[in-house]
Amino acid sequence: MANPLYDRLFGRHAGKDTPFLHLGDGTTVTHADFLALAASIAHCLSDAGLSPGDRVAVQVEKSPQALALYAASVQTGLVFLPLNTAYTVSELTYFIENSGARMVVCDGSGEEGLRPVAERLGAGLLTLNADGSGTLNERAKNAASAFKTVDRDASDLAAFLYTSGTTGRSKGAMLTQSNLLSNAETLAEHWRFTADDVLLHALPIFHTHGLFVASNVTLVAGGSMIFLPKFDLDTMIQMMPRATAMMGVPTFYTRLLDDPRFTGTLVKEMRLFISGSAPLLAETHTRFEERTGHRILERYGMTETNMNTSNPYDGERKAGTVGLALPGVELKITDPETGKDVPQGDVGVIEVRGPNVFKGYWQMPEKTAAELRKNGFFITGDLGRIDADGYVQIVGRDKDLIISGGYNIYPKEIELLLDDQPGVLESAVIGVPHGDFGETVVGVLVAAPDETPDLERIAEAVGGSLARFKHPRKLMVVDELPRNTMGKVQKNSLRDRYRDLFAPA
Ligand code: MCA
Ligand code: AMP
Repeated sequence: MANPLYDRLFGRHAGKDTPFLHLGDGTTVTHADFLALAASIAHCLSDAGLSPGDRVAVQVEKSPQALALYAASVQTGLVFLPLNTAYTVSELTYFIENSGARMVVCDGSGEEGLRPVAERLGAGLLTLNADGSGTLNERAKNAASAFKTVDRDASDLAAFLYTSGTTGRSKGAMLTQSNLLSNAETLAEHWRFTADDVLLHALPIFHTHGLFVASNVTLVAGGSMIFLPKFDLDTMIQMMPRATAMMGVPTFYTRLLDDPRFTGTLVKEMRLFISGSAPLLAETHTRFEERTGHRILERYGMTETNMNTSNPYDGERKAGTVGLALPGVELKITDPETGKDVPQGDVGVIEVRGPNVFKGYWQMPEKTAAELRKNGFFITGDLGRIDADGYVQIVGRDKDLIISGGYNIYPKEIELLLDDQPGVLESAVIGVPHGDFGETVVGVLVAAPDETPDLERIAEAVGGSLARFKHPRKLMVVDELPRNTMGKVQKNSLRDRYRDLFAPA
């Protein structure tokens, strides 16, 4: 037996004193250092009584220790459940309870809020601060720097990633070792990653993009990463000449282009810029090429599927498209009503099948059955068409979703909260164009009869419950919501009405 994901991503670097993480303070963590750190954390997890298949819920700042915690979870056979650092205690409570986590690892600042949640569940709790300190470190520093890797099968679960839904209830997407590994290997080859690559990594590591795409691809190739805690424009400009590749959401690219220091000379060592998680405007693609001579390579994926399509490395990178289906991934366009294939070139829902497609939603068989067909095709909810050359163009969404700076926001979750506020009869939450984040959230309220909603109090209530990035940037009060003859709220009409609220000048 073996542990395919651990062996291919981590174990193969045993004993290598080659650099793996270049940190902002000028220090470097070698592959061997990193594996030793991961092994000592694996001892802590195992000594805490965790068994293979147990979930470990993690809400911590990005750091080498945080990434090592991921490696340690894989080495111990646990299911890694990373959580956005912006989530509030009420959001976290749901994820921790729903997943039945046996261990919670959080920043020291979150301990007070999460301890009662962990105790109620009988789960352990350890802290890990941004500088690596905390109770996890206290235990790990006394632990051995080698750990006997726990045997796992490629079909065993490796991670849960929660994704919201149109009902407002988040679903735990169950990802197997082979989901993650097959995709990382495909991408590393497709994008020509090698041990010589230095990836500029400023994405968070609690989502697919920063963890399973950026980090796993680098690990598979044996390269290194300039591992930054977050996107900071000055640091990005400073580090750019040392990197060979960058992965980012479109906001990274628009912010870089808005800075005159970002020039072709600055990026002359770069071989590849990749964008995803949200639509990259064709205009950004063109401006980027004019400024740097590089054509951004856009790809498309989802939490449930990892990456599905990519523009080619060598062939034409078509602006406004997400490229071709990746090797091993089947993609088709179907009619949202009938589920039947649409004629070539027509718009429909994108469906995908392949080794990348997840196992289903944790303890939600109906939701799994509604989105994952028996024949293995996953219904993405994205609307697209395939052109005559096989390039996929995403033209919209069949799901009510807002993507702000690469973060997904499901309006239903916010509407349920707004509807509960005093003085509110009903609400509709929409995404409107935003110069920096691509889209941003606007809440449209209808007042209850003879009442005037207190917008400040409502904003405070939202602030206490939901992560900052989900907060409506503006609340509007209207007499009534536009509805069609079936009584369905016409969000398109609201989006048109408010489209200039945050649009770039
Ligand atoms: C921060 N804020 C945001 C966002 N990020 N608000 C809306 N949307 C956001 N994305 C809040 C902050 O809390 C702050 O609030 C205010 O907005 C301004 O923050 P700012 O300093 O400008 O933001 P930042 O810290 O620089 O972050 C912006 C960012 C970041 C760099 C774009 O959001 C980011 O790294 N996004 C990447 C997300 C990602 O990795 N997505 C991949 C998901 P205040 O000032 O009021 O306190 S995986 C995925 O989608 C699939 C699988 C795929 O295909 O990859
Ligand atoms: P998530 O649920 O965070 O995994 O986000 C997945 C969604 O992000 C997809 O269903 C798409 O709607 C969107 N997405 C990801 N990459 C792209 C892209 N390159 N262009 C447009 N939308 C994208």
